[in-house]
Amino acid sequence: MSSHRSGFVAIVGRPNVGKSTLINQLIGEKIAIMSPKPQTTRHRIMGVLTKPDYQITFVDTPGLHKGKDLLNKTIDKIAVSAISDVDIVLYVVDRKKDDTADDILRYFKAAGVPVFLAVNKIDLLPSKAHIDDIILSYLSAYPFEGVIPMSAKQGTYVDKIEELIVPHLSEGPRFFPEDMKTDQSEEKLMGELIREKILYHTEQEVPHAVAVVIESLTENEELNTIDVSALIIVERPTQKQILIGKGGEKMKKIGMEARKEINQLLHTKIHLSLWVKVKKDWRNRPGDLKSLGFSEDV
Ligand SMILES: Nc1nc2c(ncn2[C@@H]2O[C@H](COP(=O)(O)OP(=O)(O)OP(=O)(O)O)[C@@H](O)[C@H]2O)c(=O)[nH]1
Ligand SMILES: [Mg+2]
Repeated sequence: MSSHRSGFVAIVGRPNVGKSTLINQLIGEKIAIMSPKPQTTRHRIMGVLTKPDYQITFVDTPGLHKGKDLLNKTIDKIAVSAISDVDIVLYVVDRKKDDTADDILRYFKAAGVPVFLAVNKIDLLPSKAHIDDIILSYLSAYPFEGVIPMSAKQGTYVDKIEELIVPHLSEGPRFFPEDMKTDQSEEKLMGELIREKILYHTEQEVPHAVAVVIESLTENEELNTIDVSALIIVERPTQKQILIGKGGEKMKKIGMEARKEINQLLHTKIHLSLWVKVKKDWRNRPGDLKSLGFSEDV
């Protein structure tokens, strides 16, 4: 009798190391948004990889860092709680160990789960000696189950992750249907795709002050399109001005880029309307956080 294996693997690490790029490569679809700005991911997102003999559920998490506002504290909690909820942890790094890693390694120790070290962005490293330097700096600090140097962006050695992890999964059935790729709804992903474009087009505090909610989705039978209306929330009137840009130019660009991606996601033409609204200091208001889908009790 063949034995089927299954389990949950959390992808954790500092902001911007490439966790979401990695989960998209592993699943083979864009289920998580990616950007060069730190703190891109704000929720945990499951990516389900189903093969005949095993099913691995990867959990993308927000980058661990010590933010001061309530949103950042909530986000950190989301990532930390993911560590204790899974069978295996994949710890993604993109440089040599420094003191900021100590907190994270402490979380691993407390959770007592097997941890694999993924050294990402090796395409940026000039030689193998540089990769070895990074690996050695971590090996002396934690008893990792295994180490995988890779490039999530280029897809190099990403398949090694599966190879290494599967033997560590327990025997068990599938948790999710074989055609399920993610637990994130299309609606949520649409909002995230809009936020991704905003991250690319804004600087400094603006990217972090933005939240996006899809207000309505309606089929327009006459035009054979789907009308999507989204609300972009910022904290201050000045941020609203920046986002809209001179003559509405910036918002137009964001809208065009987001529409392209949502077209692809829904396999149909969409009409996108974006509205910007100021909600003073929403990142520090528990009520606002809750209504925007951030919950502390994750
Ligand atoms: N050169 C290179 N860049 C990469 C690689 N993987 C990710 N990146 C880039 O690193 C940046 C951050 O990627 P994300 O996947 O958004 O990183 P993240 O760890 O999910 O970030 P947070 O959600 O903010 O914690 C993006 O600009 C990616 O294109 C890689 O293997 N090589
Ligand atoms: Mg991310």
